Amino acid sequence: PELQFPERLNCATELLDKHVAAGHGDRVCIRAPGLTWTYADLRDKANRIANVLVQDMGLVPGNRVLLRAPNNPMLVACWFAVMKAGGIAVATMPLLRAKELKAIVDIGQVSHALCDAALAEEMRLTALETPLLRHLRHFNYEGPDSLEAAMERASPYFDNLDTASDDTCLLGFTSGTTGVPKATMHFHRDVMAICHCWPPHVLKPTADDVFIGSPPLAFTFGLGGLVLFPMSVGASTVLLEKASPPQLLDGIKEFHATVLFTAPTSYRTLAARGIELKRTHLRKCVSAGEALPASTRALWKEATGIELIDGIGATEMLHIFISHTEDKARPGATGKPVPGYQAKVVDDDGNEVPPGTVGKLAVKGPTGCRYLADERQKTYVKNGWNVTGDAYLMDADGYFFYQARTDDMIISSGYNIAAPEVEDALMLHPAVAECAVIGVPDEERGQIVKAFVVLRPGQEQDAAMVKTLQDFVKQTVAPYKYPRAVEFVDKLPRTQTGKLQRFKLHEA
Ligand code: 3UK
Repeated sequence: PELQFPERLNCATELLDKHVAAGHGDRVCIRAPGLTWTYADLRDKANRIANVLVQDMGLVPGNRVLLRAPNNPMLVACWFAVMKAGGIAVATMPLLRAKELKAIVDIGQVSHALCDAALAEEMRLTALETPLLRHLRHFNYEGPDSLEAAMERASPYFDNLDTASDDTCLLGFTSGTTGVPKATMHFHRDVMAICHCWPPHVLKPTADDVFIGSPPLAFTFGLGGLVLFPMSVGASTVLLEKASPPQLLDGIKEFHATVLFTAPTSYRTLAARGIELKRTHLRKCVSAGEALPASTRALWKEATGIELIDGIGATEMLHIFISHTEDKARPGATGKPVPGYQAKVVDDDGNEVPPGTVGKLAVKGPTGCRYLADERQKTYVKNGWNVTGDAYLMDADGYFFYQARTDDMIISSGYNIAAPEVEDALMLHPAVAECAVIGVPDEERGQIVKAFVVLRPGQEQDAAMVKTLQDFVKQTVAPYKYPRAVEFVDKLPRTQTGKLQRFKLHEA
């Protein structure tokens, strides 16, 4: 069924003001250590910030507002303020340096910024570097120039701008596994579309759920999972500024969280705390950002009794488009297209390939890629189909199986080998904590499979271990896929969103 949206639509009205208007203003919306905000509290603060943006900072509709903070309640208030005022939110990862922020300001033509005082230094350096950024305010500190001081003086009333449903409201920057950021534009109706597709059909949240997770809100996986989806059903969300596995576990316990969003590696680490996890209120756990190894799915099930919900999404598509419910989980498969989306596997010419054949994933739905001034638009979107850069196969029952990023397929002696398949096999071995596989040039074979392995504590990094792991892979998958080279490392290079940076391993 195609989603219909009215011509005029402001996502802040739908996700925030409507709950208050419906009499649910006193429901808990956001919790963070030492703090609880109701829906009415959040609306009040967002209204005040919207007034500050418009009256004090000269914002006009369409201006781009850089948002910069770890996951905390003020970041959410600022995000909704930008929506209300008809601005365009440009949320940025907390760890970015001035050089990267300047690139975002330039690409996004950013004129305004709201920044957490804890991250002021890189923001200051950025502002020095570019004339574009003219209006800057800081929050989460006490002082006469703070955003909070301006909020005190501002009215708590604000009439949301009557935006068109296809006005751009956010720029999502790709998390850069290759290093170069690209901006993607999303409309007010896209924000609502993702709330209408995946959550009601797959997650099935209720107003009593308490969401928690690790992805930064600057990553659309986090924005959806920790803000948009809970708010679309009037539920509450827990925001943690630091959400490494032990901190997540503490948060899950303290706030009685029921729905968890995090990345595969985090599930793998957390699984070791199964006894404690079993005593929490967790009932749904969502994994995205990179391929979920079958072994991690099994570990989590064993540790907690919960079947992980895997879903593939992309910044370009705003959120998840292939996923499955817990009861229909098929190990090794990402799932089926989310209702509202279509997916197919195509060859290099865009023709659909028969089931069981590896090809490129193409998806179509209510959200889709619109790069901001980037020539890659032509290769990402073809005839309305978004080609995500992932190699997939679909089986005869319509389940989609992830193989690799198309550029992470290894060709060795004429064989096609998907790096994640070798990683999955290695991770089944009890000595392996984490691993990453790439193809390295080889005179005889073109490429050979090389594995970077992080061993669990107490395991020997020696030739005997190399042999053990190689034999283990040969027994688990087709022998020609075994890693001819194995290197032991202490950790793997990852982005802030938990994605492996294979390009860094290639450089090393
Ligand atoms: C990979 C996956 C296998 C895949 C994202 C959920 O990851 C998100 O967006 P990005 O733009 O990266 C997109 C790429 O990441 N990937 C993501 N999830 C999976 N591969 N299985 C998965 N479950 O290569 C994809 O093309 O950073 C994820 C929601 C919103 C998002 N932005």
